[in-house]
This record gives sequence, structure tokens and C-alpha cells, in this order.
Amino acid sequence: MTEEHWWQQTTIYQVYPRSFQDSDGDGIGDLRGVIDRLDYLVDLGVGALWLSPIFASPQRDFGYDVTDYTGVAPEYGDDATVRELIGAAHARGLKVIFDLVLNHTSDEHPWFVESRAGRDNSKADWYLWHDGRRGPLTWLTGRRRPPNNWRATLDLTTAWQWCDERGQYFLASFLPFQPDLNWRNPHVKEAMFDAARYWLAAGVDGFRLDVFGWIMKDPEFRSNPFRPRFGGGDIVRLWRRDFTENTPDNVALAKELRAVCREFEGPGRGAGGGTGPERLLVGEVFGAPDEVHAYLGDDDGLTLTFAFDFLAYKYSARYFRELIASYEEHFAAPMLAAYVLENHDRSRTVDRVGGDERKARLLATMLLTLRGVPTIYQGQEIGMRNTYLPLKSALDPLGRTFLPWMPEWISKRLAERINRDEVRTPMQWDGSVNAQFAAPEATPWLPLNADAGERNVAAQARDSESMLTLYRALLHLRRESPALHAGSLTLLDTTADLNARNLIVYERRDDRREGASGDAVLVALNLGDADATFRTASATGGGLLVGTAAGVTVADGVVTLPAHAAAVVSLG
Ligand code: TEU
Repeated sequence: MTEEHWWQQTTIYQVYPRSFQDSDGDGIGDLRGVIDRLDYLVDLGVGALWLSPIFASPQRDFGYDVTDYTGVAPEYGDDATVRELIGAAHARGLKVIFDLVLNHTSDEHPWFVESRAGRDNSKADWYLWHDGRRGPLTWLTGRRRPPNNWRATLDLTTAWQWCDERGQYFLASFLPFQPDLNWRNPHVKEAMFDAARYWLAAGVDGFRLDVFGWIMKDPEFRSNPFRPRFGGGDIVRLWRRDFTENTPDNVALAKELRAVCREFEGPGRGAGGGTGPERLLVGEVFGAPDEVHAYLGDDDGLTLTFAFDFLAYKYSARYFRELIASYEEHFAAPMLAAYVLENHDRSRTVDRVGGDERKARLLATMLLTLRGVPTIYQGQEIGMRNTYLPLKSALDPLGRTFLPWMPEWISKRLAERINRDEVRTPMQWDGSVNAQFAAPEATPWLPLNADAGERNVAAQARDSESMLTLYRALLHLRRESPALHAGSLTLLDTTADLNARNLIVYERRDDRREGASGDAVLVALNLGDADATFRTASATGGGLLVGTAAGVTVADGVVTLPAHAAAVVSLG
């Protein structure tokens, strides 16, 4: 792989279009609104914009239930607006990444409507249908049992849904109204690849691939082995996912999708004869780094996979130190992971660290200085909080589908949000009514967080100590510093020094040109409750480039860090 792929140096900003900016007063964000905010993203300093799904959808899972992969949802705009958005972003040097939901469609998609109607129509084999198994009462009731033990998301119920019309089960690995497509049917694969081609031809720079790890399931429908596991991101998981997740066939699918992108990529990138830029494919795949790095292949698979262990973490120096080491080992250069602290499914960072902004600032510094592609979820840059909203009236179907019995006093206390509305409330632009997300007289589709009056972009832009100012500074520094956007990472061993056991320290060096002493930066993070110091190898020390707290200093090569503070220091 040659150097200088655009995506190696980029940073991704996730826009949840429904909650970013409304332009027409219906209380729902839209594409015109995104266009109006592009300059904000440029000023913030991000390189690419990932739009959560904007395709036609009944919006029962807010776009992750698609009914037309090449049609724009009317409440968001139309084909002309989306093309205008791509052009306007490109004109500002921003890349545009769409969200592709390949595993399943909406049950209202015309393909599924036809498929479920009978066993001999043209779409009969487009989804994963199965007769099921005979059970002890089948002779009496006629009901059969699900064919195997595959579980729907959250692992609480079977993934098989009964369909009376066909007298068969269909597989729905996520929510019951999201039937899984049968990717072993070549017509399905071509139809989905054609949808990708449609947007590649329109100029999108790549795709975030929804639940990519689940697409190719075991063709023999074998049951997953029973092996209970506690912790590790899930509360409890009873079965391994050998036959449903990250199967060898699924890893192979990444290559086929890459080949589709190559048809549009410019000279030197395959036989497609395309002329465009290299396209980014970032997969939503779950698993340990030693497992998921296989998706990247040898520059012929996905470009990136999300490092979700950074999203459901234990806030400790040891946890992150080991994680960084593990990613450095399994994603060795030129491979990279996509680092992520927040998204539209999971808790906001500040809440995850118990409301402690110091910790959130430290994590932001880590996110934006690791060797990888950082992803920022809208609102993260102003430290938006979860907005507590009762499960009973949730618009998000997740908790209502799988945990409707859960009392509020429990759901409130879970680390993860099972009512994902809580992390999807409108973006807080200023302190006015509706925070400029929508006109003051509009009714936003979800309520704003009550703190929008104080916590908003306008207020933080004026405040040199704000979260927004920190994100901006780090993003711009990352852009300017070759060590940060293209350099190597070396973890320094601080564990021997008792005083430094809660520190994580790493160096980033631009050592691309042999012999030349390029740009070098040291990052020191203090995850402890006490002050800590660290002596850099360079006697002169360097200048403090970014500090997350007033007490961060560098003098005579010694970095001093108050509790939960972070520093980025120049070694050049
Ligand atoms: O989410 C898949 C996924 O990560 C979930 O299983 C997650 O664990 C859950 O949301 C609990 O937080 C993707 C999308 O990001 C999500 O918004 C969609 O609802 C889902 O796929 C189905 O397409």
C-alpha cells in the first residue's frame, strides 16, 4: 500500500440528519439544514461527514429500515438536494460518507412485501426463509419451532419471526421489522451492489456499513455454541456467534464490496477504469482487534473498522493502555482502526464517565491523538449529555421491543441507553427556543435537552475553556501536525514508576522520510485522581500544544498533569 491515502489522514464527523438542522419548520432535520451547516464543520476542522441513513423509510428505526436504497426520504430532501450536498461538501474539501444498511431492509420494502406473499414469486428467495423444526406439539398446533438458536440483537429473543402467509420463519437479526436479506442469492447481491454503485456514481466518498459483521450467516443454519460470557461490552451473552457473526464468507464479502468501489476509483486502483478518488469503507463490526482486522485484507477489503472497545470502556489507564497496544499490534501500519467514543446508539461520553468533564476532555485528547481515524458524533464536541426520556414513550423501538417490562429505575441506571432517543435529541446551536435546530415555533421530533440554554455551540465558541474550543484545537492541531495525522505511535512504559501508574504516555513521530527528523509529539494522559508528572526524554522539553486544564504545564522537560488532565507536547 502506498502512502497518502486521503482517508489515512481524515477525521469523521457523524451527522444524525433527523437531529442536526431543520430548515423547513417541520421539526425534523433535513439535508438543506446539513448544507447550511457545512461551514461549521469546516471551521471545526473535520475532514469527512458521515450521514446516518437518508433513504426512503417508514422511519420505525429512523432510517435503518430502508424501503428504497436509491431514493431520498421526502422529509430529508430529494435527489437534487443530496447531489447539491455532495457538491457543496466537496467544494469545501469535505468528504461525504453515506450509511449503507446491507444486512436487512424494512418489512415494508417492496422486495419483502412480495417475498412474504408466497413461496413462488420472483422475490421468494430474497430473504432468509426457513420451515422451522417440528416440536412436540406440532402435530396438535401446526406450529413449528425456530430452526436454530440464533438470537436477535441484545440476545434476548429468537431472531426468527413467524409468517402466516408462507407458513415459514424469516430471519430478523436486529428488530422484528427488519428482515435479513439472503445475500447468497446472486440477484440480491447485485441489487445491493447496484445501490452502492448508484451513490458512488453520484460522488459519495464511501460508506459506513451498518452491522456489516452479520451479513453472511452459516449456509447450513447451524446453531451457535452455548458459552456464557459476562462483561466485555455485553451484560451477559449466552452463545458464541460462530455461525452468525464475522464468518469467513462475511470477511470475503468485504473484498467484493471493495471491488465495486474499485470500478469508480481512479487510475492504478484496479481494472474498473474509474477516474474518481479512492473510496472509504468503514465497517460496523464487533469483535476483538485480533479478529476484526481480517476485514481490512491487503488493501483489498474494508478501509477501516470501528474500534468499539473504545466506546464501551472501563475508565482506567490499564484498560486503555492495553487496548492501544492491542490495536497497534493487530492494526499495524499502514492499517488503521476507526476510533469512536460516541454514536447514535450509545451513551454520551460525559454520562459514561459519571458527569466528569475532566475525563471527557482527556478522552477527547486521546481520541484525536491516537494513530487511527477518529470519529466524532454530532454534539460530542460540545459535551452534550444524554437526555433522560422514559422508555414507555420512546420513539426508538429497541427497548420497547426487547425490554418492555423493564422498570424505569433500572433502565435509568444502565450504562447503555436502551431508549436511544436519549442520545438523539436535537443539536444545540444556541441558547434560543429550539436552540436554532428548528424555528422557535416548530415542534422538534424529540425534545431538546434542558441544558441547551447554556450548553450550545454559540456559547462555547466564545469560551476559550469550552469543550468545543478543545475539540477545535485538537482537530486543527491534528491537521497541521504530520506526526499526529501520519506518524507512528510508540507507547512509553510508565508502569514501573508508581507515581506514573495512572498515566498513559505515547509519542507520535512522523518518520516517513528515513533519516530525517520529522515532527514529533508527546501525549500524556493522567487517568488518576492525583497530580502526576512525567519527564520527557528531550531535555529542552517542548512547548505545550494543548492542555485540557489550567494546571497542565511543561517546564524543563517535565510535564505536570492535574488529575484527569491531558497534554499534547511538541518534541520537535
Ligand atoms: O446498530 C447495530 C448495533 O450496534 C446495535 O446492535 C447496538 O448494539 C444497539 O443499538 C444497542 O446500542 C446499527 C445501527 O447503528 C442502529 O442504529 C440500527 O438500529 C441497527 O444497526 C439496525 O440497522
